[in-house]
Amino acid sequence: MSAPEIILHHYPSSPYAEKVRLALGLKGLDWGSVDVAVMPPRPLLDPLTGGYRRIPVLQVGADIYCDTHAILPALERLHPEPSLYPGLAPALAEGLTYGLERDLWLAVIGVTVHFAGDLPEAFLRDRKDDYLYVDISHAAMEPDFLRNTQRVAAWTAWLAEALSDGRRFLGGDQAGAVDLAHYHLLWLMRGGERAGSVDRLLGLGPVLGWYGRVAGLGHGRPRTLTAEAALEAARSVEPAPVAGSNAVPESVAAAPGDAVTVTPDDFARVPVRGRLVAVDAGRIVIRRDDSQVGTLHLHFPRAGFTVAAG
Ligand SMILES: N[C@@H](CCC(=O)N[C@@H](CS)C(=O)NCC(=O)O)C(=O)O
Repeated sequence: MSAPEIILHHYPSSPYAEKVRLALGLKGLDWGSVDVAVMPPRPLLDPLTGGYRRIPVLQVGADIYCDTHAILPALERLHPEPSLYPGLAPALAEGLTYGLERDLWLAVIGVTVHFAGDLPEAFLRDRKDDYLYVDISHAAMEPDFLRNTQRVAAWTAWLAEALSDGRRFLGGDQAGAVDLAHYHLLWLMRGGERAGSVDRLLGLGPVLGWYGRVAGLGHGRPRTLTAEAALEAARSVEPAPVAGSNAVPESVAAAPGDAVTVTPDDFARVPVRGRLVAVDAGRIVIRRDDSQVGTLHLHFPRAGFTVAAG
């Protein structure tokens, strides 16, 4: 039997989805592309995610990967070459990019909103009530503009310094996850007409050659897929066996087989219910039995998620 297709559930303007699209490009992969709405309801995605609400979500048959820090390692396991982690141990690259994204996400939104102005009212309400728990209207963000700029500029100065020896990518000649994580944050800020203003604000001139090379990775070979076809792809197979040991770290008060919830500890804190399958250094896997699509394995990164009995 052929391997299940890689399917990405995403929308075009999502920066975290752009990080994954570029990872698919870096690896030169074929993939199914399911377009989702920019805000819930997402009734054809919920059966796969059990309510995890963030985008993107990667599906490989009945295995569902939530969060880019589960998605990139999964792509690397499935298609090791070319690697997403050239020049840096995968664990270090994931740790660095996790810290970068955590530190900068709201600041990057602040810089973006400064130039872009207000987004539609319903979008602002959704992001405040159910995603960021922060009002990202122009009026609410603007008092923090300088603080946000300072936070982002500190990182972009590191980026420029790291590239100042003329290397093509952060890890050397080959692009990797560390490039993609820096890129997608800049991609959000530089979108639309505001690129020139953002470049001036953050002094991005010296990194624009690198930026163009990362963009040049492209998105691989997507083919449009309906959400119904993705549900059928999950229904028609069982999850892949989970490799590794059954040992569960001390910090997780549950054993394999126990009912648990897994919840992001930052944004969109919606608990997902299932039975614990495995926890290892980098990931949490739970099983969900869904009335529409059958048995699924949901994979989360360990960093940024809590596991509770129940
Ligand atoms: N840590 C997550 C962050 C994902 C995230 O925040 N994605 C944004 C879109 S770029 C999102 O989910 N926004 C709310 C939504 O689309 O419902 C990851 O790495 O995947």
